[in-house]
Amino acid sequence: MTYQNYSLKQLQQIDAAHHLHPFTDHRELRGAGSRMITRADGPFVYDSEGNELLDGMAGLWCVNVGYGRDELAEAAYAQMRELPYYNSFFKCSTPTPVLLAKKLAELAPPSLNQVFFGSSGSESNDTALRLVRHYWVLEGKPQKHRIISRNNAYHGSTIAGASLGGMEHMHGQLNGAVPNIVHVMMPYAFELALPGESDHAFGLRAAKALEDAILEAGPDNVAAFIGEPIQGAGGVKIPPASYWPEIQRICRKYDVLLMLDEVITGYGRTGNWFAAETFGIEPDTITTAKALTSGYQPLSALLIGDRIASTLVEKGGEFFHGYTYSGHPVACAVALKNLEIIEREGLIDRVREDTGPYFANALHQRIAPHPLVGETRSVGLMGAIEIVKDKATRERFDSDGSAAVMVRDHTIANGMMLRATGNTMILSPPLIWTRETIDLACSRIVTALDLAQADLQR
Ligand code: PXG
Repeated sequence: MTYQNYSLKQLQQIDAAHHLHPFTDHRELRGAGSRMITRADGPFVYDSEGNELLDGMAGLWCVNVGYGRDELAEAAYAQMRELPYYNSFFKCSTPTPVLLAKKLAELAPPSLNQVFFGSSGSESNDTALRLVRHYWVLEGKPQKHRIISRNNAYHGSTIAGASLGGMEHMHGQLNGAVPNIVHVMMPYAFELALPGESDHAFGLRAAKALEDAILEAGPDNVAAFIGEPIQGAGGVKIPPASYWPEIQRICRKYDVLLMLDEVITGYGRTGNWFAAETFGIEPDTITTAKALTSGYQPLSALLIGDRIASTLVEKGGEFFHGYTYSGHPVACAVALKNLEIIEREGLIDRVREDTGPYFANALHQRIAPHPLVGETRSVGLMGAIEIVKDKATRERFDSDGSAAVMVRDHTIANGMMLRATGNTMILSPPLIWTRETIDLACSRIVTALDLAQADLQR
């Protein structure tokens, strides 16, 4: 590649002239110019100016094995040389998606044994939506097609993904969402619990919102409930322990399918292969993507439970759905190698038994006491820091998110990539982080919090 022949300024000008970025205010970006990330290694990314940044977001919740893994590049190279592409349509297959599907069936909860591949989380949620509605048609209940989701959920950015999601600003730009999808409250105690309400009671109340929505629609009209085990893009909203078992009970009671969106939580982030295990639930579908390849290739896999799969196979005939790149051999080869690395290095056990608890404790001891911080929370290596104006009353800063943006900017200037979403700082580092990396991250965040506080007092 010859980008080295261009100065940062030139690249920024070309970027502004031709490249529309995702989720971006284009005019604002064109004024400021984008930061060029040009290389990465282990837990660090480097920009075009040579600055080293500890990556607190694993790219975008995906680079679980960290950067610079030659093995993954070699797996892609070998597969490209042997067979760069062939389709999985028309009674054809290629070996790598076959072997990956087998591997995923082994790793998934016991009742999920079938896999449908796509290239992104959004695509796989589209597949999931089509599949659950198709399932009820095949079962002779075509009216059972309402989907219940939650406010503030993120399920992707296609029309199906945004419709399933509960982000108001995204719905505002759809000018017509996919019909018959409704949203209920999210289980976010920090903002929504009543004064004096215990976490346990709040979790049950939040789950009851699902039951109320099912009864309002009539159980015969409800196909499925969809949820992220922990709302990720919405700010790492961790539900109380009482929430998911109650959701499972309600779904079973009214024969409503349970669709779990593990695009972020899948492949180790919460200290188990899937958060279904962490929260003790048995969903009918699990959407996965991101860390399936640690982001080295675009790939998603919808894991499908036996109940839906057997109806599809026995009664379905042809299912008119699929993508050119369903089961892409190169992406699947990289996924197989990535899963091998995760297993060989024991990364998930380490998160569950060592770095996850250490991370929770470090956030609690070192970040939570800061005057700008209302709460820290985490599961495995997925965490959040709530920025507040008043620690005692949890009052927020006036203009939504601006203090969190200040903290983010100081953290980046101080050598660490960290995301702000609304008033929340979110952390989702590579699973290769050690105790030392966690300590380094905490020092950088504390410095940034101090600098932001000084700015705010000015
Ligand atoms: N479901 C969940 C739970 C996600 O987090 C998707 C589906 C869609 O995946 P694709 O591969 O289509 O992007 C996601 C993606 C953010 C951010 O701001 C999060 C995602 C994507 C972009 C930005 O945190 N998650």
